[in-house]
Amino acid sequence: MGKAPRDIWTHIASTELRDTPIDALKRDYGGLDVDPVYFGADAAIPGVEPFTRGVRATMYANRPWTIRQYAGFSTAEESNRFYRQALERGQKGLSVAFDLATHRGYDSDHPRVVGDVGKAGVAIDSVEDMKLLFDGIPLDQMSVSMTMNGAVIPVLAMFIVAAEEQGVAPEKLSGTIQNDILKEFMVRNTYIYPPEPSMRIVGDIIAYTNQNMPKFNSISISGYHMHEAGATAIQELAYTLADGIDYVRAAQDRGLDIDAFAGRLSFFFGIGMNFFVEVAKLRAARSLWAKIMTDLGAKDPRSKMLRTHCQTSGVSLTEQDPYNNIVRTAYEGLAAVLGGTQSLHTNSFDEAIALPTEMSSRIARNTQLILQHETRITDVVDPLGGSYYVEALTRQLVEKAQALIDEVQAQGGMTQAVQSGEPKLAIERAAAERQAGIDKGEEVIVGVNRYRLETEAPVETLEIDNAKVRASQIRRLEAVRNRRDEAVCRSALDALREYAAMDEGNLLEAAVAAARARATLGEISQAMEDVFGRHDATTRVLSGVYAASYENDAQYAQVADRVATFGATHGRAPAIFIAKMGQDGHDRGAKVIATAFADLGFAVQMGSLFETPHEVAAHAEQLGVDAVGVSSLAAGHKTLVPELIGALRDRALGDVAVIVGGVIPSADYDFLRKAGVAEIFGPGTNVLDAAFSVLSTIEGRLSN
Ligand code: DCA
Repeated sequence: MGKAPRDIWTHIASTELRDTPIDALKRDYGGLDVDPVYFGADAAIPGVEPFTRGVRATMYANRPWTIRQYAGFSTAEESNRFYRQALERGQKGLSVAFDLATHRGYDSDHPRVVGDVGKAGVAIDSVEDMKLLFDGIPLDQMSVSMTMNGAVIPVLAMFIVAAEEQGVAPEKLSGTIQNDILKEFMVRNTYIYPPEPSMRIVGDIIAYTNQNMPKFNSISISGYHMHEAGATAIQELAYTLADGIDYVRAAQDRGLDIDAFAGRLSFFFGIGMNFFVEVAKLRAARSLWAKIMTDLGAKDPRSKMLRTHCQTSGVSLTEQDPYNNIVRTAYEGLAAVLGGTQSLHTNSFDEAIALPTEMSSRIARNTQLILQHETRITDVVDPLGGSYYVEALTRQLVEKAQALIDEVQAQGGMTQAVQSGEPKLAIERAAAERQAGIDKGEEVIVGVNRYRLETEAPVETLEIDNAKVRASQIRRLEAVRNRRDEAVCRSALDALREYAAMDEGNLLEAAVAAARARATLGEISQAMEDVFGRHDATTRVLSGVYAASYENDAQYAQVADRVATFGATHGRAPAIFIAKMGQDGHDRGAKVIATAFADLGFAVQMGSLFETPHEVAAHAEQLGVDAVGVSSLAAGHKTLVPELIGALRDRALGDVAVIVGGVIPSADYDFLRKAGVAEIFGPGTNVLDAAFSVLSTIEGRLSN
């Protein structure tokens, strides 16, 4: 007869607890006796394959999850100050947000990134910036996560060199690099190179960290951005794990033994408002991954543990009645914890409006501190284990995600699938369907499509003086370039270029030498781009999804009729060009609008990502549109939109209506209107209302 589940659990738990007796985990709640774990008839055991109930036997009863708030803005000095204060006030691990210029491999002085520097994260141009970022933070003691995928080679290289110059050897570094490029092609769009060389980079990083940085997680395989782009739980699970399979294969292809590197693969999921589905999603993810890894040849149980970070959902936050977001985030945080996450970021309530302030960041952090210290939910491992509902949801998610994973595998895996664009379209379809459900009021969002306030009090927001940050970055870049030994720097960059061209040697190793020689992020990135080229994705707009969801809807028919009347009057459909400017790759909103407007009868053209205002104005001229719709989610609007209006005027297109949508603080509305913006739509706008309003604007302009 096999051992009883409790005996197996006790054995593993004692190894996790080391010298602490298991009884120390028992609790007395005023006369109520509470054990650290409960077993039912199904006898699934936390800490035992397939880890459905958690990767550790003792989970939070022994060590709570890591409070790891994602942050970074403006300069390295400013972000460093913010990190140090957060650590003093209870945060446990760091998580660095880089600005979009850094993500896309551009130095701060590059003309394409004028509106992006220091905006949605910290600007890093060289090792000098990286050293300032971690000044006074001992890198042998602090685990540091870095969300970087496009410019992952220079950023990780600069981190390694900054640590080295702090006296910390690579083997002492703990943390995580996101290094998950496949989802960039699918949803987040901060890629640089085409998929194939990008996969080589992922493999090189896994190989390098495996050899030199045993405590560092080589990748954070991320479903979060799919979740935010509108993926269903099944899609998020399936595509993320399918990405994981490709990464494992990429590492195996370079001869690495799966059990040597798999223990340092990590994951990242988004947690939204569908409470029990989110709990079940994490449980299903663990059980699926354990099976996948067994099938791929893993033997060591550590290779089969899906360890994950979670972040509460950004898209679930509303601009309207924003204090509701504190409540939403608390529920989502609770779901992540009941699902068994290892590490968590809870959003600040003002993130649907702007960058978090000190006050909103404090509330977000305290949301986790209260969960950890006051609610007592850390005392018992997987307290929802055995719930009929949660177990049934878990089983269903496992089954349905497995079926989708099998579909992707049948197409040759995720690298192939992302090149076909299919997963991206499937997620966009789900997003458009969900938006239609919200617009129709089938899904209730409190304060948005129900219980809306008549007047909204303005919320204080943080603003970054982008021009000032850029000027200070440029000064430091110049100093770095003036002080370095140019010959040493050039030859390090040549070596990197050669590694890229020969398809041999480790790119990260070569980049570490270049970073040491004070090559800048843009130069390291360019050396590889010289060989790999820059990826240019084609933009496809879905059709029919919005119309199908609105079959027989009176308001929809009314707007579509008005668009048709416009067509009859003017002999053509109202024409709109939807633009994404700067390095902001979040295109869910733009895609939803493009799909819906096209279904309603507008002539919709969508530009490529990452265009400059001048490029957008040139398209507007060429296409002869009535309006340009700008979608902005990365805070570049105050720089980029006035530039666009200027560029349109330069082309004598002053009557083209400029409409802005996305994350725009209400304090900026006046500024934008004065600059000439016709209309502004914040998050939570009903798409039919927006279409109606845009049409009226266009008609108004044509009749003037
Ligand atoms: N009993 C004994 N030891 C435990 C227990 C327990 N109950 N729980 C955790 N530990 C140990 C772990 O084994 C680990 O040590 P190891 O690295 O030597 O194995 C250590 O405590 C840290 O715990 P872990 O759960 O791995 O938490 P983190 O270091 O915070 O790592 C992880 C979380 C998801 C793996 C990592 O990839 C991460 O931090 N990701 C963040 C990504 C991010 O911030 N993205 C931003 C968008």
